Order: sequence, then C-alpha cells, then structure tokens
Amino acid sequence: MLKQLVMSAFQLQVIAVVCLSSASVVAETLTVSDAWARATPPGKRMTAAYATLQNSGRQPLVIIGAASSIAGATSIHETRIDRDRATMSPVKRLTIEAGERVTLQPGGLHIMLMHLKEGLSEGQNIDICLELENNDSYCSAFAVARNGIASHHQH
Ligand SMILES: [Cu+2]
Repeated sequence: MLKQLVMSAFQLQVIAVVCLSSASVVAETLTVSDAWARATPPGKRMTAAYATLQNSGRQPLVIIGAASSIAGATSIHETRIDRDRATMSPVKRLTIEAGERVTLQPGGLHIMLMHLKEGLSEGQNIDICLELENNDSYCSAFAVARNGIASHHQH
C-alpha cells in the first residue's frame, strides 16, 4: 500500500515536469507582434485589439480564448460581411498551423474587449493574454492607438 502511494507521487512529479517543459516550448513558438488596441471614444466601454500571431513551432497552436484584467469579458471574434452588413461572431478555436501566421485586423479576426473598467486612451499599454488549448497562456503588451500602429516589419 505504502509502496503504491510512493509510486503514484513519483508519477505525478514526472507528469508535472513534462507539463512545464511543453509550456516553455509553446511560449517560444508563439510570437505576437504589431499588437494594438483601439482607443475608446468617451463613454464607450467596448473595443477591439489586433496583432500578428506567428507560430514558429512544428505543431499547430490552438487559441481557445483571451483574457485581460482591464475588461470584464474578453474573447476572440471574427467580423464577416453578410449582405452588406458586418456581423461579429465568437471564434471558439483559432488554429495557427506550424510555420504560419494569422493576422488579427480591423474587418476580420480581433480580440473583443467588453465591459471595460475604464476607457482606453492613446499612449496607454494594456496586457492581453491568449489562452491556448494546452492550458498555457501567453500574455503580451498591446499599445493603445486610435488608428493602428506602424508595422515593425518590412514585407
Ligand atoms: Cu467583436
């Protein structure tokens, strides 16, 4: 009986170590760049954030949600034009294939920040975390701007 308990404690430890190492691999393979959130007009408590997400790993990365301490609710949305009308719908799984990049931009995929605790003004920086399917979460700073930020990349 005692021997069995010792064994299971050892097995738990091994599992914990495996989880830690896979988490750090994910952090290295996901790169968030050109990250910005739109400044809010006075009185508005809702906005969207955009970024380029690059997966430099060999496995697909699946984003299943987002979180930010400045908002009461945060989620991934996609804007679609349907009969000349723009509609937004939640994206439950956003897959970035190995070696691929996904761009969140106005008129397309975006991070929706709702129930903001206070308005966002230009020059501010906010933290948004992306939640991955494997329970890892990847946080980065988003610059608040009125109409986007200049890209750091030359394409
Ligand atoms: Cu939205």
